[in-house]
Amino acid sequence: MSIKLMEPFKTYLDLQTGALQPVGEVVQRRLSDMRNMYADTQAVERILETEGDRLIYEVRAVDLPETAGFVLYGTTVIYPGRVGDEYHMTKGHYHEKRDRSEMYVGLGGAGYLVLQAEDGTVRGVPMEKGTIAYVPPCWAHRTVNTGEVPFVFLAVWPGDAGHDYHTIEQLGFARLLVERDGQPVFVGNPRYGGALR
Ligand code: M6P
Ligand code: ZN
Repeated sequence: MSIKLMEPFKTYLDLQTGALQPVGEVVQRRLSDMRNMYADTQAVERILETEGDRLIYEVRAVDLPETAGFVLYGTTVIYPGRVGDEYHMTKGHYHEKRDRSEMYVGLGGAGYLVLQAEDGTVRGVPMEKGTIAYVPPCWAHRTVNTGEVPFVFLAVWPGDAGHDYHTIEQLGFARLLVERDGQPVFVGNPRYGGALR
């Protein structure tokens, strides 16, 4: 018996812009897609009314099956900016299979990988071009652009990891990255609903 072989292939990655060729799914996340995730809900509504539906970040992924045995990869570009004093960020997720890990490779700009465990432990890993940041099993992960230019990185994760957005949508992250005197600072999230450590 023989199995059907997948043909080897390659992807071109533009190291500056994060563009992938060929590309599979492209997702754009706008402020309205995340309106409950920023602490300053008044700032969210003000931006939506006065400026419109701001593009916060874009994700490009290579077209591969989301099943065990495959390694998925894609790029994320988070545009610079703040909502109130909170920096632009991704929604963030746990993996549905909690023990699946992930790696991020910084390509441009600067920011943080923010990780949270289910007991409320939060860690922040600063990232810049050349940083390889590791998401160990069982940590939720979100990235935040704390700079003035697009924060671009490549992510690589197991095909069967799955994205659990629901838990973060319900509970939030225990700590937020906000700008204080021009510097990124972690503060407690008044709307956090999960365990605290
Ligand atoms: C990275 C990876 C992707 C993820 C993306 C945006 O590229 O972790 O799996 O989709 O960041 O993050 P999120 O899905 O949480 O918005
Ligand atoms: Zn992930």
